[in-house]
Amino acid sequence: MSYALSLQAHVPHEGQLKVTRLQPTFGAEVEGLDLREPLTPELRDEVRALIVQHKVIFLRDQHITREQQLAFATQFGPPVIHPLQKLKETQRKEDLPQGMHTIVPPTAEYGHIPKRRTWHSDGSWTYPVAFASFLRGVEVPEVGGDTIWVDAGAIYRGLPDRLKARLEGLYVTHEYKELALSGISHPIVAHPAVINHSETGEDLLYVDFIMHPWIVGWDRADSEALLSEIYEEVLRPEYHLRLKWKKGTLAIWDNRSTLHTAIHDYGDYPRRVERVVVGSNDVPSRDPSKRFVLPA
Ligand SMILES: O=C(O)CCC(=O)C(=O)O
Ligand SMILES: [Fe+2]
Repeated sequence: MSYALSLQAHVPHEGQLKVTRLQPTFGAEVEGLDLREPLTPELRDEVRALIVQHKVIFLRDQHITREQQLAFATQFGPPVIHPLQKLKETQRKEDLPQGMHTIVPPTAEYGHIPKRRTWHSDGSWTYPVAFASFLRGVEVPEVGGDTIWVDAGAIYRGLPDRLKARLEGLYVTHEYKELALSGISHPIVAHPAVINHSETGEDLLYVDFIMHPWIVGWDRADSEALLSEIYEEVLRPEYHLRLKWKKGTLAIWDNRSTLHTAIHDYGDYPRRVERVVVGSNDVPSRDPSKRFVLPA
């Protein structure tokens, strides 16, 4: 069976949008939108379908305010209010509209490579999980500070049968341990290690490597051994899509079908990107009888 693999950049698309594919299995640049204005319901649905189909889309030259970003994003779902944003001190310090997060890097030396695993899906620790993130380049260096996404469907399809069989039936924890440092008690959730996308049915690897994954019911060492093998697959460049940011670039991605990581290779440059994450009704589930529907 063939999957969504296309080596042609141009995606035939009716209407005002121009869609250009960026990688053979995922990622597209979408032109023809002006986010300063609300979308018509038809255009909103079209954009939503493009996010689900291409998993990650980039819109360039969207010089919008935080409020316009929030208004645009929340046409696709309710904003996920981060638990830390509910703390009064955070609100005073950041003065951001509810639902808007600033991503500022940890102080890093030039070339610093985090020693821990960084690939993740925003909002995998919520229940139901988040749908999409809308991240806008506000202050970005001319070179450096790229973001990389990985296609969770391509990873799964590329696994050897032996690993696919081992993952079947397993649940993995998504534990936001760091919240406890701020005195926030948050439940640990567990999702299947492989899920089917609720809209396309696609088989997807669903492990969030920053949320302290642990295979439910497994000995820690055994769990680590299997997750390390899986992590090796996540690192394969064949599955990656890399964005070079510009001021005004808006990246939008489906958190169910991708993982992502930021690259801290820009020293103390005051890079700033701002994000809205919107929710879904999705409780991820494994149902292999769901067929992957090929995009038109
Ligand atoms: O800083 C970035 O490029 C991405 C950070 C991130 O993980 C996010 O915005 O969800
Ligand atoms: Fe993220």
